Amino acid sequence: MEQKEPCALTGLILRSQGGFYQVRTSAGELRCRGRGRFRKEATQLLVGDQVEVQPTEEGAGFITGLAPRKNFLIRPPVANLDRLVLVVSAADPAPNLLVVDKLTAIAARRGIPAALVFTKPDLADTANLAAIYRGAGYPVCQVNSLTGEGIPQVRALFQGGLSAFCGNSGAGKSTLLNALYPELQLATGEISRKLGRGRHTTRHVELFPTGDGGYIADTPGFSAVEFLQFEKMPAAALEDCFPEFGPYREKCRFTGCSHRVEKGCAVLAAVEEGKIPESRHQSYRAIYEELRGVKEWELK
Ligand SMILES: Nc1nc2c(ncn2[C@@H]2O[C@H](COP(=O)(O)OP(=O)(O)OP(=O)(O)O)[C@@H](O)[C@H]2O)c(=O)[nH]1
Ligand SMILES: [Mg+2]
Ligand SMILES: [Zn+2]
Repeated sequence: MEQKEPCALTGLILRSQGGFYQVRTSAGELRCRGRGRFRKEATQLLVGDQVEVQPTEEGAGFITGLAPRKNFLIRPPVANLDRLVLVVSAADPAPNLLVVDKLTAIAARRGIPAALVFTKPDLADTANLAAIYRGAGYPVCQVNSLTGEGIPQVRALFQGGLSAFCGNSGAGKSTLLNALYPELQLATGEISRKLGRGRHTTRHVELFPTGDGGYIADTPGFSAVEFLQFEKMPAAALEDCFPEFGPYREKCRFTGCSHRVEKGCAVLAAVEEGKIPESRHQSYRAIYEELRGVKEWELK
């Protein structure tokens, strides 16, 4: 066992970049490297991790221990989240609801509450998108980060704890953070006219204090192509990741109903009646099909 040295500190990883970790400790921020088992597997440590640090000379240190995680995500790579805020633009780039629904489902699977912020209402309608997700039971906001419209509502979404913004490149995550906290002055990027998507302006996950003891993470956006594969899990567990199915699932005629084609399926009836948003059910079916291809031995 590693010997615990006397003056070890505990801290929070704020940023991970080029093999260095910026760690906030009671003795200020330290630029750290991993030591022992944390040196080899660079991916083992995530922004949001609570770690043990052995300080060396001024402003530096080694990470020597990792506290158990409450949860973590691979994309974006963040640990110990209290909420995941999906930032989705109404246009430029156009929303991909399957990607959005995969993210809400992964968050649900990992026990992380999700909220949605729809951006660029000046370019396309956000109200219809907001209605879908409000209908599914998620906290929802619409914001124009250029005019500040909707900013107070976004602020109310995350109070305390660790939140992360995630979504497509160019959706406006960094612009929204700048509107919330002008002192951050984060770099934001133009949308490529030719490709109609963002340019991956943000390259690293970074935590910023929100002023109420909490933190918010800006994360690099992804493109839909990067997001093709869903987390491996049994297809039968997917229904748990769509909270709006909850009130109907029990009423299906057959136990083990997959809510796709069955007679007497109460979920399908609710979709027909407009009680469950249709696009959500389409995503459910698409992800279900994907999961049916997963072999049992691939499941953790
Ligand atoms: N018209 C309009 N443009 C916006 C709005 N919000 C952000 N933008 C623009 O969208 C572009 C991309 O914004 P970013 O904040 O860089 O997007 P991002 O999500 O951080 O992108 P990555 O860092 O690549 O993941 C910028 O040109 C912003 O000015 C909005 O509400 N309306
Ligand atoms: Mg960004
Ligand atoms: Zn059913």
